[in-house]
Amino acid sequence: MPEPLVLHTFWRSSSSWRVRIALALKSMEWTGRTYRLRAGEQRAADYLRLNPQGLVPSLEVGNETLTQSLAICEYLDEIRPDPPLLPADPVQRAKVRAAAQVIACEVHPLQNLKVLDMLRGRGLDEEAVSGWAREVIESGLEAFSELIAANEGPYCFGEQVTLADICLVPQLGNARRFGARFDFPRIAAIEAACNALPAFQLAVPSRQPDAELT
Ligand SMILES: N[C@@H](CCC(=O)N[C@@H](CS)C(=O)NCC(=O)O)C(=O)O
Repeated sequence: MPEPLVLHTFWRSSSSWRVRIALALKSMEWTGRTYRLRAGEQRAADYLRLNPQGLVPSLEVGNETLTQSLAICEYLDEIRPDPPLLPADPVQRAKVRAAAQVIACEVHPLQNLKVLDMLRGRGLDEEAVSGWAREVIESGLEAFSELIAANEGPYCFGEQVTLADICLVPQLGNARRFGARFDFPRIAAIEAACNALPAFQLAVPSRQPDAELT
């Protein structure tokens, strides 16, 4: 009997979206607890006991709580290896992880709510804050696009969806929200290929029960 999975999530959170895609690709059942990020619900004492960073997602697995979306996706990949989220070849695995980390470690952390609120707190107006987000997203996606340029499609690293696609598609959602340009080679084709898959369709923010909550 598999352990029940409880995902602590928010519909528009791109890090939560990554985990929802991974769960759907692996056909794993889960239930959700949702947090209104703008209302600060992720910083309530009960949730901080699960995730001391006060960020979503977290995944409860039985009595354990996992944090950090990439670590959660790799955990899911280890307990349910089919379909794999990483290639078998060690060099390709490192390249997929690097592409995923461009987004998860270099782009998204600079434009998440906490950081944008810090900029607001230091006196930046909304236009300056959005400009900051646009700039980090555009430069990151440009580098991402160059990293995958030599690969065949339809996905970032060929015929198998990988962690790179799982990070890319939600980040494009953020790019749209902030009005960032992302007309880089192959990005639109990869997004279309991913969005044709039922797992990506199930995971989209607009289909989550808390959609439209702020
Ligand atoms: N590196 C973390 C990032 C988590 C993160 O920043 N989550 C955002 C939503 S996408 C959040 O909870 N923001 C709330 C806040 O900034 O207060 C991960 O990949 O899980």
